[in-house]
Parts: sequence; structure tokens; C-alpha cells
Amino acid sequence: MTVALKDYQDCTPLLGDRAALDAFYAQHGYLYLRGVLDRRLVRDVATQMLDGLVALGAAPPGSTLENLDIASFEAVDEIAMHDHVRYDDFWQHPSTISVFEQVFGEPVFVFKSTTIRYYPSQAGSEDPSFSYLTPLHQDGFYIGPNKDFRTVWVPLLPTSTGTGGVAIADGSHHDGLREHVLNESFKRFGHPVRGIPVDTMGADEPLLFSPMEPGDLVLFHAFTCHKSLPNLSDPRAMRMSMDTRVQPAPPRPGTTR
Ligand SMILES: O=C(O)CCC(=O)C(=O)O
Repeated sequence: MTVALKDYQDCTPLLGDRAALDAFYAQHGYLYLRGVLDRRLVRDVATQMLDGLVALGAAPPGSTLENLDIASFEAVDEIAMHDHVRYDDFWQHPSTISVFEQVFGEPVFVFKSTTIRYYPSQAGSEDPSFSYLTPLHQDGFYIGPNKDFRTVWVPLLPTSTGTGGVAIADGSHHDGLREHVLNESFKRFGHPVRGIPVDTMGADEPLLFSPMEPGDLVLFHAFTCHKSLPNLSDPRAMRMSMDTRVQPAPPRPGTTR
């Protein structure tokens, strides 16, 4: 039985209202902003990902963003894909930085590391594999030492409950770092990863998910619990997204903030 998840709350109307934006983030541990990124730039990254999948033989030549499909995520050389997708041009673009600075209210530093995700539908698959997805976890468990970064998650193609994406546990950042236990169902570079046992979550921390469009973003706290939702779309559609981490920029030498 699939349980319908509640929607993310749209925080776009709060942009420009510093106190309201900060209050929502402090209470919920995330912000969902719609249509704030330059869609042309997002499409450029999507096209680079498409071109990479074609160049590596995962998708047939002539594939378009509208009909793209691949047989398997795991069969694609993820390291080689990073040579095709110029995500830093996107993250460092003045229009993208300006959105981050509105959210943080100060200059930002964008991490040099990005995860790129190109997940085909596994609807009807006889032997579906979801081990490359993420279990429920906090990025602050994996990344440090500082915990003032926020994860920024961006769809490159429209997402839906079918294609999946990232589900966020509302308000789950409040209790700090949680225990993560080894979970053999999920692997990264062949090794099992740690996750938060789902039954430890509170009733007041519901999982949220909303369909997203290119140009939207969802951003969340280092301690916000979240997990992948699988791509089971039917009709088949690719899930293409990327995520990085952003934090306040360190003050320049000789200056204070
Ligand atoms: O995109 C996903 O499937 C999961 C994202 C995630 O776990 C993360 O950004 O840490």
C-alpha cells in the first residue's frame, strides 16, 4: 500500500520577508521555492546530462529530454558522467548565487561536490534495484565538521509522485544528530550505508513530498531527516536531479560580519 505524503509548503511568497522566511526555516527545517532559478540554465544542465548519457552509450543517439530513457542507473559510469555535467557553472551563476544569498541573508559558499541523479523508472521491472537510493538520513551525519550548511536539491526535469525525488521529514532537524545504523539495502560505491530506522521517527515529523518543476528548489537543514523516493513512473519518465550543499561564506581576511 502506498501512503500519500503531504506536500511541501510553498515558501515562495515569503521571499523578501526576512523574518518570515527565517521563522519558517527555523520551525520546519526546509524551504521550498518555486520558479526561482533560471529555467534556461537548468535546462542547459539537463541537456549536458542527456548528452553524457548518450556519449556513454546509456541512451540511444537522438534521445531528447522529452523521450530520454536508460536501462539502468548502475550501468552508467557515474565518475565519467561528472565530466559531462557542468553543474558548477550553474551553481556559481550570479542568478543562482543571488537566490542563495536571499535565502541565507548573507554571502554564501557553494560546496565543490555535487551529486547527480539520473534514475530510470523501475515500474514493472522483474528485478528492481533500489540500492543506489538513499535511506532516511541526515546530511549532517555524513558531512562536517560544521553543521551550518544546507542541502540544495534541484530537479532538472519535472518530478512527480511517479518519478520520485526527495522526501523530507517536517521539523525533524530540532533534535540534532540522530543515530544512523548500517542498512544493507542501500549501497554507495558497493558499500552499505547508514540510515535512521524509520520507526524512530515521531508522529509530528511527517514525510513531505511535492512534484517539482525545473526552476524550483528545495533546501533543508543539515539535521533534517530525508530520503529518496524511487522512480516507479508509468508511463515511464526519467528522474533527473542534482544536489549540493551551501553554507555562509567565511568572512574575508581582515573583515568581520
Ligand atoms: O535525491 C535523492 O534521491 C536523495 C537526496 C538525498 O538523499 C540528499 O540530497 O542527501
